[in-house]
Order: sequence, then structure tokens, then C-alpha cells
Amino acid sequence: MVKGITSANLGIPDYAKAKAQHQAYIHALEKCELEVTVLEPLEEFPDSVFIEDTALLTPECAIITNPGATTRRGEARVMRAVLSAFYKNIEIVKDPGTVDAGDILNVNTHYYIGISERTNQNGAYQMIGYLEKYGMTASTIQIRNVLHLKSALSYLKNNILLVSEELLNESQFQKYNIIIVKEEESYAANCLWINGFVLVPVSFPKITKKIKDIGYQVIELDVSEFRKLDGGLSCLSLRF
Ligand code: CIR
Repeated sequence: MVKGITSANLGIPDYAKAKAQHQAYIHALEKCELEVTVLEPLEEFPDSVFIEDTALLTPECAIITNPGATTRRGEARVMRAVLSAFYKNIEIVKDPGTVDAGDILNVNTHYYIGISERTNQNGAYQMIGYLEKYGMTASTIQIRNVLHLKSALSYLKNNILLVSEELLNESQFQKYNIIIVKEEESYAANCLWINGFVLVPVSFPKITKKIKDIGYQVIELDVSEFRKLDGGLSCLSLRF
């Protein structure tokens, strides 16, 4: 993973530290009462630890993406075999469409798809087609300044949306109870609601307090080594 893609100027990840942080992340998922399957590392794909980008998992089907970074394409191919153990219905995004599932935010049966440097219009159309085939809905949102849509927001259930300032005015989000993530804490916009717990990156006291104040049990996790590769909390797992 130390050779993963990055736009951050935070240095090369410390591998031993990253492994320890990954282990703590797995324990946190288990604490949230999830059963965790840990896959074998793919040494030839340094970004494969960011597994969230390779597939969208819905209650009805798994959709394998076609990652926007060419060095990540092979990760999605591996996921097809992995997911066939869990899913009967598997769909695949194909060229010229590209999608990183880090660009897709799920709220109930709706999916918001960020159009980004990684996810293009064609990929989004394919996604929408698959989601509608299985009775779900989707819409697109143009994003700027962040890698993925979910780098800038998280859905915390109960109609609560955590949104960083740049997406505040998005008309599609006005129906939610919005918690604003200020610019200086923008990395913490990527949180993870799981079974009443919220996983939050450490060292973001303002947003941590706001989440605690609404009554959620917060688990703070250090993911500094993954941040060095533009990764956040949600990217390190696929939940279903
Ligand atoms: C990449 O650039 O693809 C990885 N280094 C980081 C991916 C992070 N994934 C995510 O936010 N869903």
C-alpha cells in the first residue's frame, strides 16, 4: 500500500503503522457487530486496501465497478470472484464507463453518484441502469476539489447528513438534517455509521462532539497512514 496513488503531500505511509491501524479498524467493525471477512492482500495492486471503490453492494445485487485509475482496474476483476460467494446477482460496469464506488452514497433505496475525476457520465449511466433494474433509484452530482463524493459527506441514518462546506448548497441535500463539517475538519466528512455506532477519524474534536451530541456512540480511529494516500474510513471496507 505504500506505493498507492496520492495527491496528498503527507509523505509515504509507515507500513507497520498502517497494518496496526488496519487491525484496529477490523476490531472496530467487529465491535459494531459486523462479521468481517479479510481478503488476501493483492501485492500487485497497492490501492486494493481501498476496497470500497471496487464494488457497490446493495441488498439486491453487487455491481462491480470499473475504477477510474487504470492501475486499479485489476482490483475490480478480482472482486467478481470474491463477491460471487455472497451474491447471486452480479453486474459489471464496462468501458468506456468508469466508476469508483467511493463516489456513491446510499440513502435508503436511493444512490447519489458523484461525477468526479474517477467516475464519468457513462459509468454513472450504467450504474443508474443497474440500480433501476433492481428497483432502486439514483441521481448524479458533479463534484470538485475532492477525490470522491464520499470524501465530502456521509449519511448517518435518521435523515442526518454530514456535509462538508463545499457541498452544502447542493439542492438534492436540502431535505436532510445537515451537520456541517467545517473546512479545517473536512477530512472527517468521511465517517461511517454502522448499527448505531459512528466511526470517526481521530483528532477532529468539533465534528466528533456534534456526532456525540445527536446521541451516537462514537468510535475514533487513527487512519493517518491511509490518509497519506487520500483514503478515508469508508474506503477500507465494503459493508452489506
Ligand atoms: C486512490 O487514489 O484511488 C487511492 N489512493 C485512494 C482511494 C480512496 N478511496 C475512497 O475514498 N473511496
